[in-house]
Amino acid sequence: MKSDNKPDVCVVGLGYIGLPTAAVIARSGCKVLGIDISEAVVETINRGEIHIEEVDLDGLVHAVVSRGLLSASTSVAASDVYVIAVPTPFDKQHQPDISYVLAAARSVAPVLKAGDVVILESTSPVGTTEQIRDLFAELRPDLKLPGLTRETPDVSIAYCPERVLPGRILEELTNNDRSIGGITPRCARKAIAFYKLFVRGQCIATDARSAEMTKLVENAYRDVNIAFANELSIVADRMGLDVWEVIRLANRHPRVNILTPGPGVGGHCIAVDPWFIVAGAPEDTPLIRTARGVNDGKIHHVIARASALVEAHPTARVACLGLAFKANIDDFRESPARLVAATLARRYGSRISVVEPYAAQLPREFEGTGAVQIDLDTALEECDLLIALVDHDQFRQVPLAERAAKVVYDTRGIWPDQPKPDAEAAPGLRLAS
Ligand code: SAJ
Repeated sequence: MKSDNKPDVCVVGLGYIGLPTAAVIARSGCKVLGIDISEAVVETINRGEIHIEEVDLDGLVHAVVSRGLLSASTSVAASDVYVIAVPTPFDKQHQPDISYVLAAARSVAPVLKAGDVVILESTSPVGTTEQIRDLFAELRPDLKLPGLTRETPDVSIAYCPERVLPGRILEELTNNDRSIGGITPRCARKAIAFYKLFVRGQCIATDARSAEMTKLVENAYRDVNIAFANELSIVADRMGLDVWEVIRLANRHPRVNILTPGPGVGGHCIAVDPWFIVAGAPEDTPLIRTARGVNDGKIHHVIARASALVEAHPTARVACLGLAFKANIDDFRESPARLVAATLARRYGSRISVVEPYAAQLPREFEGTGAVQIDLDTALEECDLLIALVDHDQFRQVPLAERAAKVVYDTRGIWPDQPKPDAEAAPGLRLAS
């Protein structure tokens, strides 16, 4: 550590979490080296530019790179603190794959020295932080490691999950509370001292396994609750009820807070992390597993209802509104909206148009289907059937007058004033989600 008391930091993995984290740490005055396996990513960041979209991130990265506080490289260099923020995907059997985490730890091992702190931020199955420690023990028998020595360990190792929301990452990185799980209490204290350099939220000490589980639990909690809302929406469809009306009324109860149904759960966190709990205790997780099934099943329910509508209106031009996995972002990975729109495009070809203000062009799977991208105005002028798949503000703001005469399938509940299908005077049709 240098005399100004600010550690040199190495952030391994410069993706959606690693890059903003590296930039925020650099803003606090630490010298940060970001590591990525992609040469292109490294070059982009060293130019002061970014390869992902996130509110205000471009300005911050540009500033810290210009001030010489952040630079990027493909190889790890000796630092005081190492933060690992690499992906942890799952395989076809929903088993977590921690090979990137272990590869990152392997790259750090040769440069570790006494006094260093290693922090894992990647969402990980319970026990992963200890596996990193065990890997260090194997690769660096010269170091005393926490939990494996009675003496003061040379290196501190902790797990500290991120819990930021895409679109609000910079704000939440600074202001959210953090659970910081040390392999030993001393490791937690060392990690907390580091996070206090740039986190304004509370830093709460725990053990590594509890912190790992906490992260998984947060997203599984959300998944289970969204599944409840999605199941209600399917039941409401069958009963001919407006699910939005039912939820609105139920939520007036002081202890009820039902989440919002949609076309399914997208993104790389909520639809993934629950499987890490299931993989750790397959016999004991029927609820979490079922919730995953309900949320995935909702996508197919939406495809079936949308297809029925398209077929019931054989001359209608159809607009699918939105491809992103949630509102007001340009992230299309694991997006239910994208899957629904692409399936309709494959089935109905040029009858389908897609409106996605956050995409410059349609993703590859639309090629050769005949479906085209149009803007919202064209959709409102030329399409008779609107399928609302994403709750972008731009869609939400379409006034009733411009959609009252259309057939509407609103999977997000963005237009509560849309006439109901059975309302005699109403020319349009609105299906519950
Ligand atoms: N969704 C619904 N209904 C709802 C809420 C969400 O259908 O009532 C859908 C969204 O449309 C989207 C998906 O769920 O497809 C997930 O969106 P989200 O905004 O709820 O969450 P993410 O995936 O962007 O970020 C989550 C957050 N976790 C929690 O809120 C518990 C975030 O704080 C985590 O840091 C992030 O996962 C992560 O990295 O794990």
